Amino acid sequence: MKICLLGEVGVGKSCLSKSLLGQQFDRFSEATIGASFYSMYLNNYVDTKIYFWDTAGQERYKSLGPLYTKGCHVIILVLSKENKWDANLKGWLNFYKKHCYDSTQIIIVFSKIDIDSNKPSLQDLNQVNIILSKYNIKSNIILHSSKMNLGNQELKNQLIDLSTLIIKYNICASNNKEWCCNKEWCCNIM
Ligand SMILES: Nc1nc2c(ncn2[C@@H]2O[C@H](COP(=O)(O)OP(=O)(O)OP(=O)(O)O)[C@@H](O)[C@H]2O)c(=O)[nH]1
Ligand SMILES: [Mg+2]
Repeated sequence: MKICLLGEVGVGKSCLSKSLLGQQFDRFSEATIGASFYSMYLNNYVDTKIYFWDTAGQERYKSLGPLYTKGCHVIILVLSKENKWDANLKGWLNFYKKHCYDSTQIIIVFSKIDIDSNKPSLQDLNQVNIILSKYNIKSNIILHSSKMNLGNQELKNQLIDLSTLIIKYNICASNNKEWCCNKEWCCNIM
């Protein structure tokens, strides 16, 4: 299953990637250049393997976004209350509508919740749902801390659920469905 992490600069995408991979938290994590690529097993009974791009949030790399989201089954959209999360959310949903297929699923992650002021309030969560419904998009919301390793299992469980759906309904997220699904294999094979 192909995944892409999106979000503004410094929201914690690279730390989240490393936390998912079981690596130590880096409080001096450096800005990503271009993108980093990782793969891992989700440790469920079907041993789903995920491949994921940790993209760079810096403005100068924004034009590369569609290269990484092309053919992705899931986008993990990372928001931090340190940044203007609601404006960022709308910006990324516009990006999604423009560049992604409807079959690409979105998971929203609020990062750095070990910092009290970063924990989204009920009002924030309602606001997310209002924005999502305006875009006619469904998404689950996960609260995450790479520093405290919080939210990883929930995120993995959601990815496992999505991978089960992708297999069950034969969902293809290729940019060329006819070519992809006419082969003996398809991008949804994991
Ligand atoms: N307290 C706390 N700090 C975090 C957490 N995750 C990331 N940070 C810090 O936030 C800063 C940016 O983290 P990165 O993971 O590099 O951010 P990024 O989104 O990958 O940034 P770009 O690659 O520039 O887009 C670093 O100083 C991290 O140590 C977290 O869960 N808790
Ligand atoms: Mg990074």
